[in-house]
Formats: sequence, structure tokens, C-alpha cells
Amino acid sequence: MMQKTLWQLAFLFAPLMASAFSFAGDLKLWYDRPATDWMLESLPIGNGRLGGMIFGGLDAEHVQFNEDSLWTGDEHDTGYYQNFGDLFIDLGHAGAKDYRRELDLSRAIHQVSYTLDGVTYRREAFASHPDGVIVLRFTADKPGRYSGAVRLVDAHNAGAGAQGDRLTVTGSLDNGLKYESQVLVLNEGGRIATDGDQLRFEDADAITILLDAGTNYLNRSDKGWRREDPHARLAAALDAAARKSVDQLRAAHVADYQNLFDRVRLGLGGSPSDVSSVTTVDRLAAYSKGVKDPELEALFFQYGRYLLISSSRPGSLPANLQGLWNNSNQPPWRCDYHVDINVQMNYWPAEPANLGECQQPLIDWINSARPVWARQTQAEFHARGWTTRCENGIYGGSSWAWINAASAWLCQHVWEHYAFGGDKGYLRDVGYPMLKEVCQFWEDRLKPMPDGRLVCPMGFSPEHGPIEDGVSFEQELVWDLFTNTIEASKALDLDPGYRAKIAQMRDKLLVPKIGKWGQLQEWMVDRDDPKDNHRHVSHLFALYPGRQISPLTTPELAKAAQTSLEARGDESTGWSKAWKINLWARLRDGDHAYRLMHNQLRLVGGKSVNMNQGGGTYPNLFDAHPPFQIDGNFGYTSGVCEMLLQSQLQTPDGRPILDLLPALPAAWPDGRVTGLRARGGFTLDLSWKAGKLTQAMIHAGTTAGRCEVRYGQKTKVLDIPAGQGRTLDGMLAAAR
Ligand code: FUC
Repeated sequence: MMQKTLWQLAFLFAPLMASAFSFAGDLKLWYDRPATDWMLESLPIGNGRLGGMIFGGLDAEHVQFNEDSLWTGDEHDTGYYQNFGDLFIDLGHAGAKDYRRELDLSRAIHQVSYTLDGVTYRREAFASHPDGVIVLRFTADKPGRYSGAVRLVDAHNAGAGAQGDRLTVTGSLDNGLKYESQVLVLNEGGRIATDGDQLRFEDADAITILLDAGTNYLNRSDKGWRREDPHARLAAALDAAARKSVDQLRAAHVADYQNLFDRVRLGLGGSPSDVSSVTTVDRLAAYSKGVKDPELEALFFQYGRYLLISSSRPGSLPANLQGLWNNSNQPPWRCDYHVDINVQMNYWPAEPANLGECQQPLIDWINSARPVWARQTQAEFHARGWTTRCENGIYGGSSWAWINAASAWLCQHVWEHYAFGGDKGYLRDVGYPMLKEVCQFWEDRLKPMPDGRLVCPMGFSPEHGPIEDGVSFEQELVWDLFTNTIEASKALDLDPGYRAKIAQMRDKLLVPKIGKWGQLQEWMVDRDDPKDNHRHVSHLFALYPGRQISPLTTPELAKAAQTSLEARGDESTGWSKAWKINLWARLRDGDHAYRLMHNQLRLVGGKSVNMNQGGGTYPNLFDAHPPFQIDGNFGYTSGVCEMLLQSQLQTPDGRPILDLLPALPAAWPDGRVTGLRARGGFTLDLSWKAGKLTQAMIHAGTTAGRCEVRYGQKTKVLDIPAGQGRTLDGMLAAAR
């Protein structure tokens, strides 16, 4: 209560108390009580493949855990992502005081501390990528204080076996997938013994618990999606981790994590000075009522980066609808890969927010599903190449509506990975063959109109309207695919004949039309309803994440896109708001983008499915569709990137245009960002004051960087040798 009063005072005096510019605060989410609700309150950790949701309970600690390959289904059935199980550590510490639990995004470590009977207890938890295990550590400032039990509970009712210092659960799903979870309990002081299916510890000074879980899934259709039984792999991972000290495990974890996380720093101005004394939920509640808190806005940006690093690392499966975290065997929408916005939005921040490696799982997944999708596509469309239906699992199985342009949209990510990263070997061996196959699908499918224009026949504007020819969403996606393929073949100096053919087809594609109320038509037929507030804004793909429409290159179409966007309104589901942040950023309206960000960062509690409204943020900063859906978290993070830097356009001679602060809102007068990425392999650090650029540092990647820098009406052409940088002032003059 006291804290809230202070906070209200802070609101009144905010203009006086706002501190000078700094990078965003201490990057911690923290709470003064344990979580009781999985979706709203527990906090996520993950190493890409293996994840946990931590409650921080006193009577018992509870970690619900997942492993990304525990899926039902097969090549014909999409399947459902499954809960793996729960780990309980019975402690009997109810009634403790001075309780605090926190998630530190700067180190990816969860901590709990409290006092009871004169003893201070501490816990920490992290999911290590280098060691492949979850580590839980329990310590106290007096010896012999830990007595209790460790229980491992399977989500599919397989029993646990206890032997020595280890708990094991082994089972299989109906599709034959074998799975196992293993827990190793190490005590310092005291005793440990099996007790039925549990491990009991008594009078221990400290306890370390190592957890791993896995299946015999292999991300390869040609191997039948299976590999060896996970038992030996898990045992070896736990044994190897047990040979190291917790200090060693932590150091390796933090170094590995920070190698990714520390690449981008963001400061959007100071928040009221007592911000760190307010719990994250109170802070979010105050923000929802209008308290200015730019450090919370920056924290939420970094949370998206934390969540991507934690749910998508090379070798893992892609982040699904809930990233990695799921406590149900029949989760909403299967907790799957929806390819008509959701999985794509998960990866929007990957390249601009300098986490290019984290996009690798998406590309691997597309690559491995593609033979199955090719067979399904052949049967449905009698066409070469591949595309898929809306709902997708991990064995190539798919369900519900065909999203004909889904593969073109996935190929945008395949292309952007090169556009930002510049790895020609990847483009030649992996990327270009995929783009070409999807072009072939459209070569076989595009239909000439009487006037010679090419249209996509019988398409669907997700998840809205009839199935008919010339749907704008598909027209725009095919334009994007052809454009990316043309650029890829130029970059590789490959296939000039094919390139010319695709270029000719691209130029004949029907372009989106402007309709009777000035809107960008969603369909070839001018039937858009200005009162329609449907959450999907698929026809605005060309503005974002596409590059066919921009106020700088196609002002009339951009104005029409704005008219459509205004008509749809701001109020919607979480991911829909997040998409609109990015769209308003591309329209260069930072204040409107900011309004949507503010709206998305509103504290909500609703958990039941709501289709066109209700989006916001839960106390644990998970995005609410509702229910929890992680795409909104990721879309917010990419939205901030788009407000500060855009690079989707090119000069006529093919230089990427690095557009600095294209949509800076009045709410962020002073700020600084380091490490944002731009197409062409550039990394940028930007500073601004009183709403104006003060400095830009532009670093070229591993190949020489040709670009045009743009700020407002000013432009400057730069040729930066590989590995070097240039510093410009707010007038784009060389600063030294
Ligand atoms: C699409 C959206 C829904 C939801 C689902 C998972 O179908 O239309 O709003 O996000 O994906």
C-alpha cells in the first residue's frame, strides 16, 4: 500500500523526478509473492529447446517444464504440442517474510529470496544452452536448513522411478514418440534417500537440482522423424553438468546468453526515480493508468529479445504460439505453428534486434517440412513447389484452410536472413533453392486476366472473406517472393534467364487497388466495409512486413493503407495491436505507433479466448491474445525496431536505405540505442535529443557496405569497408 502511495506521488511529480537519459533500468521483472496462476504469473526460462515456468512457491517450489519436440501428430495429422511435466520441491516454508522473486533479463536468471525463522533462503534457476539442462539451486545463510522432497510428475501419467540421487520418467505417446525426463539431486550436507517415487533430503545446507527432458524426435522427414531413445543422451547431459560446479554452469550460461542479449541496448529516457521499488505488476497497473514509464517500455522490448533467445536457438524447433511454454495437452490452437501471421510475427524481431541466429530454427523447420508439404501441394493443386495449410505441427502435418501464400511468406524470412546477414553460402545452398521452388508453385498457378494482368486464383485473405481470385494478400506476397528471388539470383550471379522470367511475371501482377472510400482494397472486388474491425490486416502486408508500399515510394497506396488501418481501429487482439505498431511505424507516424504500444502494454487479466479485442499484457509480461500468445511480445519488439530504424527500401542502384528514426514518437524525446541491424549487414548505434538525431554510428559487416543513410529529408551515400564504421552527426555530416 505504502509503495502504491509513493507511486501515485511519483505520477504527480513525474516531470520533476524524471532522471537524465540512461539505458533502461535494471531489466528485472519482480514480484513480492509467489505465482499462483501459470498463465498470468509464473516466469519463463528456456534454452531454446528446454523450458520451465517457475512459480517460486514457499510450501513447495513448482517448475512446470517443456521440451519443444513433445508433440502428438504425424505427416497427416497436425498434432498438439504437449506439456512435459512438473517438478515439485516440497520445502514447507509457508509463512516466510521479505519475499521476492525476480527474473533478471540481463543474465537470464530467476531468483527467489525470503526469510523464515531467522534464516535467509535463496534460490536461483536458469536454463543453460551450453550445458543443455535446467539448473535449480537452493541455499541458506545457516547450515542444515533444507529438509523436504523432490517429486517429478509426468503430464501423461507415466510413473516416476527413483534410484540413488535420480528421478526418471519414461513414456511414449500414441504416435510412437518416446520421451523421458530425468532429475538429478545433489545435496551439500545432510542426507538424501529414495522414498517410493520421490527423493527425500534432510538437513542439507544446499541443494542443486539438474533437470533434462527429451524425445526421440528428429527434424528429418527422410529419417521418419525419429532418432535414438533419449535415455542415454539425458543421462550423459546430467552427468556432465553434475561434474561442474554451479558457479561454472552459471558462468557458461551467462556468457552464452549475454553473447546474444548484450548486442542491443536501449534507453528511451528515465522513469520516475522510485521505479525499482514497485513490483512489476504494480508498475504495469500504474502505466495502464497513465504513469509515464519509458524504462518499462524498454524493458518490454528487451523481454521480447529474452523470450526469443530462450525459445529459439540453433538446433531447436521454432518458437510456437506460446514460444516454448505450455502446461496443457490440448492447448489453444494446438500451441502450433500458424502460418498466416503468427509464426512469422514470432520472427519479426530476429534480424533487426540482432538475433539472426535465433531465426535458424524457423528456416530448418521449413526446410524439413518441405518434402511433406510438396506432396500435399501436389495432391491439392497439381502444382510444383509447396505451400501449406494454416495450422502446422512438427512432422509436416497440417490442417484447416489452405494459406496459398504461406510459403511465400515463410520465404520472406528465408530471404531476410540473407538480406541482413549476408551469408552467400547459406543463400546458395539453402535459401535460393527454397525460393525457387515456391516461385515454381506460382508459375504453375498464376492466371492471366483478359487484360493480361496476372492474378492468384481462388485465394483467401486470412481469416476473412470469401475464396476468390486476386486477393490482395496473395498478390502482395507473390510480388514479395518474386522480388526476393530476383535479388537472390543477382546476389549469387545465378540463373539470369529464370530471373528475367520471374521479373516479367512480377511486372504483370495485379497490384492492390484503391477502393471507393479511399481504402486499400482487401479483395479485387471493392467490398471492404469501413465498419469492419477484423483483427487480420493481411492486405497491409505490402506496407509491413513487405516493401511494396511505402509513403516514400508509393504515397497514394500508402495513404490508402492508412485509411484501411484507421478503419480497422486500434482495439484488437494482442498480435493484431503489435502488427499495427509496425504498420504505423512504416507509415512514419511514431505517435500513433506509440499509442498502440501503450495500449498493448495495458495490464489485463482475461484468459478466455476473445477474437477481436482484449489484447494486452499479463502480470508476467506475457502478451494476452487473450489467452497468452507470444507473437504479440515479439511484434512489439520488432515495432520498436521499426520506429527507430528501417532499411526495407533501396536506391535505384541497389543500395539499402538506412532510414534513421523514421517514426520517433514525441513520448521519447531523448534516447539511445546500440546494436540494431539493417539490411546489407550493417549494425547501427543511434542517439537523439529533444526529438532530433544527434549521432549515428554505422558499422559495416563482414563485406564492404554500400548504403544510403537517410534522416528526414537529408541523405548521404556511404561506402564503408568491411569491418569498419562511420560516425555521423545529426546533419549526417561526418563527425570525425
Ligand atoms: C490466427 C488468428 C487468431 C489466433 C490464432 C492462433 O488464427 O486469427 O487470432 O491468433 O491464429
